[in-house]
Amino acid sequence: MKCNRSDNNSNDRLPGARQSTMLFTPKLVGESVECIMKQLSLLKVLAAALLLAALPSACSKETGHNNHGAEDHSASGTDKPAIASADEGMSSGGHGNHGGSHNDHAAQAEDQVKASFTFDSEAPIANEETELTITIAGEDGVPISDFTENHEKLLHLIIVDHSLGYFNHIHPAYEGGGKFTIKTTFPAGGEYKLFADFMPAGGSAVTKSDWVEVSGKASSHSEVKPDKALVKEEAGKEVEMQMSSSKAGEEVTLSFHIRAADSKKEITNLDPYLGAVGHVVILSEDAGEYIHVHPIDEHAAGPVASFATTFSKRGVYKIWGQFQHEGNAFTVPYVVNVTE
Ligand SMILES: [Cu+2]
Repeated sequence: MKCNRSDNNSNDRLPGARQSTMLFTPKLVGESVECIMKQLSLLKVLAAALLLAALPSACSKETGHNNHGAEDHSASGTDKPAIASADEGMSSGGHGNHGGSHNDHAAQAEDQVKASFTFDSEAPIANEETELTITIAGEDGVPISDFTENHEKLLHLIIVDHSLGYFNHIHPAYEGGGKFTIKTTFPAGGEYKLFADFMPAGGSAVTKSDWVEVSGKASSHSEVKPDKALVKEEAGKEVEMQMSSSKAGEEVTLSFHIRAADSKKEITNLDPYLGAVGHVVILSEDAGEYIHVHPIDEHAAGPVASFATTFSKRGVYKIWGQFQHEGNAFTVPYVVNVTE
């Protein structure tokens, strides 16, 4: 394109494509009507491409939050511009009737967001407090500064060690300008994987991860082995997990039945934890895959807390169920085998 024209002009001539125009103005240079027409069609193509990229994100969100979608959607329908979806189509068609899996497309949208994990020292040292900074930016490197709260937080950080024996779920503070910080202490040396789970305003949930090396003596390396029985005792509670299916590619309901460990009395007054009956995180045994899980009835208080998820492929997975009772949060881990 070798055309020249002013920003004002382009905005005036492109009602309804304002955001696209703003985004692409630097590339638009031209004077002739012919040129403007060319640009218009280019913008249409670009807008369509952006819409295609944006739609599946909206869809994956739609399918993911089946029981509490309304609040999330109204949050995403604010007037804040979508970072990767500069098109009005997002609001008109984005939240329609989309079922099924959109994994491939969602991945594309996620690719447009970058996260970097840095520490105040060159490498964190085991048993020494270190400050972690997570910086979120778009593909162009420009920080993303608006986020939508998801499960009561702007960003959820999950830290696991290589053997998935260590699990930490914390919430870094937002400093503005795409930057989140938190002080944390790694319990031993070795490799850890960090997962940042967040939702850019107007976009869908994104999970970004990275391995970090912590210096110091490593803890003993244990194998991630499937549990023989899915009944665990934690913080005075006996928590039994049931899976409606252990097959890959199927929607699975995970039900956690919570009783008092000593009396076996059912717990029926769980506290809300992160705005729901509980929070569940699932990782594949190599920590390569982070699986989103959603409460089926987020307002439940026990004795059963149910969640929906889908394991994309066979293999061994570790599941952490997090609940809160009488002010005390507790985490219950399980290892399961998912078959073909
Ligand atoms: Cu969290």
